[in-house]
Amino acid sequence: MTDNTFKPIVYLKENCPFCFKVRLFLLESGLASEVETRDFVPGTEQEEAIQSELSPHFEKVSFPTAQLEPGRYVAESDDIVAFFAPKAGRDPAGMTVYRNYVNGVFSMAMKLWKENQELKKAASAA
Ligand SMILES: N[C@@H](CCC(=O)N[C@@H](CS)C(=O)NCC(=O)O)C(=O)O
Repeated sequence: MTDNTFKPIVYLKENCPFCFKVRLFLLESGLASEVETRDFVPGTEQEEAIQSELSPHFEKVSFPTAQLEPGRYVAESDDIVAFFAPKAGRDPAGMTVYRNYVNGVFSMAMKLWKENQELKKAASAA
């Protein structure tokens, strides 16, 4: 049975680049008001409560996470965007602000993060 009163929930960690991707998509697509957003700051009681709520559903909790339908939890930013895109009738690849973030700052941050990991690994092996 479908619950038509259910509003999807997204759990977003402050300053997380993956969470920002989802937030930006929701804002630019016009879906933000259709979704309940649970924001939290790392290290707070709010985070503890969200971790406790999500941990029965995952081996390892990560953010962003969404409850797309009652009991259907997803923890992958691209999967969350892919679920909402058809509901908004939008192709994420054609959304100017979203695309600029994903291909620009986000992509650069991922590249630098990987490079940093490799440098740390090389330094600790030396
Ligand atoms: N592949 C995931 C990556 C998400 C990710 O690595 N999130 C980090 C935060 S930036 C995380 O949840 N780390 C564990 C934690 O914060 O508890 C996605 O795109 O959603």
